[in-house]
This record gives sequence, C-alpha cells and structure tokens, in this order.
Amino acid sequence: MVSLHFDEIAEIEIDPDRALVYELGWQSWSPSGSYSFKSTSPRPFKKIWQAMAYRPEFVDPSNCFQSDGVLIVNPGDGRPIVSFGVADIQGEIPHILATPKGNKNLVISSNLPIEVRSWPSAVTIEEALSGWADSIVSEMELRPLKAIAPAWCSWYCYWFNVTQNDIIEALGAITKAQLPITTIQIDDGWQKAIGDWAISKRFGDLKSTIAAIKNAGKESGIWLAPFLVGANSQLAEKNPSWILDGADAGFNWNQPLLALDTTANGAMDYLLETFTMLKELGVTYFKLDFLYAGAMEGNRNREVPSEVAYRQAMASIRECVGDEATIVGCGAPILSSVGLVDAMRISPDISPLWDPPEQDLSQPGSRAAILNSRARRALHGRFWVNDPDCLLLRPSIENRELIADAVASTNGLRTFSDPISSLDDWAIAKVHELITPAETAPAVPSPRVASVKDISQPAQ
Ligand code: 9PG
Repeated sequence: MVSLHFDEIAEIEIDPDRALVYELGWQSWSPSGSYSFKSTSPRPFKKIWQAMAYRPEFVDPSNCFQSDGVLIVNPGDGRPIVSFGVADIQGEIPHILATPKGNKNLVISSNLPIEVRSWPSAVTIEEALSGWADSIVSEMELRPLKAIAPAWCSWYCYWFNVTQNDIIEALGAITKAQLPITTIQIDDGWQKAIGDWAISKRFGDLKSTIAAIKNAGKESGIWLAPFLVGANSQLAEKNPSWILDGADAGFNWNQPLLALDTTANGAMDYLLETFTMLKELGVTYFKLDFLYAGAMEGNRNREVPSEVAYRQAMASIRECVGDEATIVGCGAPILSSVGLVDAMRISPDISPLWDPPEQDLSQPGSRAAILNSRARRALHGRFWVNDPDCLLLRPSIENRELIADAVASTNGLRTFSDPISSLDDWAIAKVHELITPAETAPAVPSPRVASVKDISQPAQ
C-alpha cells in the first residue's frame, strides 16, 4: 500500500519575494504550474474531483505546495534551481511536499526516496524540467516519437450522443471541403456501457462506419476507458472479482465509477479481446481515457504497487495493438505513462466555455487547458507528443482566437472537434493553418550543462 508517511528531505532558504515552486499534477487533468512562495496552489473544489482529477490518495493541506514525481524550486536569490524527483520512474511515484517554514525557508518532504539535483545552468524552471526529463529518457529505451497525423474528434460537438450517421456526415464534409484530416476519431458514445466494450445499438454499425472511413482513404480512431467500470455495467454484475477492492473512481454517466483490477484472473484477457476486436475492425488510433483508474490504490488480486500494475496493463495493451498503432493517453498518470503512449493529454478538457466550473483548474475550460499545456511544454518531444486537447474553432466558442493562438504556440498533437457545417471562413482557414502532423522535436531546449546530483541525502 502507498506510504502516507512523509520524511523530510531538505530545507532550503529562498527569497520570499522571488522564489517559485513548480508542481507537476499527477494525471492529465491535474493542475500544474509554478507558484510564488507567497501564493497557494490549486486544490479540488469538490471532493469528487480529488479522485477524478487530482491524486486520489493524497488530500493535502492548503498551506503547502504538492507535486507528483518531481517538484522544482527556484530559490529566487541567484542560487541554482533544485529538482526533487522520482528515483525509478517505472516504480512507485512519490508525492512530494514543499512546506513554508517561517518567512524564508521551504521544507521538502516525500513519502518515498527521491533524488535531489541542482541545475546550475538552468535559468528557468522549465529548463530544469527539460533537463530532468532528458535524464529520465536517457535511462529508458523509448520507441521513437511519431509525427502523429491530424485528427478530427467527435467529442466536443456530438458528446455522448454521437451516432454512425454523425460520423459518416462528418467524413463526407471533411472530404468535400478537402480538410487536412487523416484520422476520424470516434469518441465516447459508441459503446454499450463503461466496462461493456461492445457496440451500442444507439450508435449504429461501427464496422461499416470504420469501413467507410477506410474507403475514404482515412484512418479510424476510437475512444475507450479500459480501466474504468460503471457500477451499472454488466461487467460489474458478472465479474465482481475483477473490481479493484477499495477504489472509488468517481461518478459520471449517471452512476458511480469503479476501477478494473487488471491483475485479476481474466480481466486483462477480456480487455485484450476488446482491443483485438477493435484492431480487426480497422482501428489504428486509440484514445485511452480515464487511465487513472488503472493506477489507483486498492487490494489487488496480485500484490503489486498500483503504478506497476498500471504499467504492466498498458504494456500488454501496446503489445496487443502493435507498435504501428497510435496510443493517446488521457486522464492518465503522467510519469507512470512514460514509454507507454505515443501522445499524452497534458491538460484538462478544452470547452466551449473559457472558465472552468467553480474556477477549479482541473475541470473543462479553455483557460485551464491552456495553462496546463504551457506548464507541461517541457515534456513534449521527450516523453511523448503533448496533446493540448482539440482545437474548437466554431464561432460560438468563447475566445476561439486565444485557443487557436495557444495551440499554434505548442508543437503537439493537432486535432479539432467542431461540426464541419458550423465552421466559418476564419475557422476553415485555421484548420488549414494549424491542423498539421505533430512535430516531435522538444518545444523547450535542454539546459546547457547537466545537473549536479545528490546535493542532499535521499530519504531511506
Ligand atoms: C468523454 C470525454 C472526452 C474528453 C476526455 C474526458 O469528471 N468527469 O466526469 C469527466 C468527464 C469527461 C471528461 C473528463 C472528466 O473528459 O478528456 O476528451 O473523451 O472524457 O467522456
């Protein structure tokens, strides 16, 4: 079980007016950013968002900074930037706290051993994060990053109600308007239930839809949430031993959400049959969502740390769909997904609205999405291709110009999600300008000189 005991790692002196602390949120939707010593960092507005968008196991006091896997401090007094980071990214991910002590000190503590490095040549926290990510990548054998082709996604226009007819209509309109789209990605709505990954009657005929996409010379993408189980699903009723004991994965689709225990006998076989079915239908692009459910704490059938169970399950999915397939992680534990996905959502959902509900930066809203995409720029081109979420370009979108500008300034995945008939001339021009294959080069350069390791003893 995850340790809830925190050991002090270091105490550092800072300039209270200029010091900055960088937090990396645990999963795709968790807020990330640099905060000044005198400010506070985001906490969930509602309890349910703790489980669904922050790190379910750690409810932190408001008087500290908290991060998962790596926390970075710029002391603000001219001394080097210091990173406190996970020692083994393929194992358990430490939760790291930076707690103000008096008015010019920060106490760093962690529930697991961490490595401390100083970054003499990094001028900004972003450069130190780049250097830290470089050092992680240099110890792993990652498959080459892919220049993922541009996609259109059904979610932000058809939501849960998407049908075969909507997809066929969008395909026809994209082809007719000669929009530069390679992949048609069918989002949430095609499945019988969360956990029951069969085709719903309401959607229509998935097989002929995918065949039509192929006939038009395009690729098919699909959404699924492999580790999530709706409490009302048949899976939950028929296979109670596959449910991760003790894990509450939140509430959505009008029902409580449970997590799949991927170590239970038969559970992974079931998932791999699902992926084989989709692959045989011709799906080449998988948006795997709500992946946090695969890395939640709970009593597993096999006793492995939750992050290790998650990595094993993701590796089996990759083996099943093949290296050629594109895997996009979403709602996914950030550092535990390194090496397992081609692209990674690094933001909460984009939305027709600018501000997120209750101003909680883990929730859908373009402002929140843009802030997180900026704060995680350094991960792009190192761990994967960053996915800043879809562009929304139709005239009814609040601040659509700002969304377009923000996406233009990232080199990540380029997708859009409007009904084609809703696009005006400005939007069509933006599709042609911005919907291009993903670039794979890092967006932020590495620091000129490597770090100095172990300035302090890691916790035992
Ligand atoms: C499909 C969507 C889209 C979107 C994903 C993800 O907390 N919630 O209830 C919650 C619902 C949806 C959601 C995130 C959180 O969005 O990011 O792109 O695929 O699922 O349901």
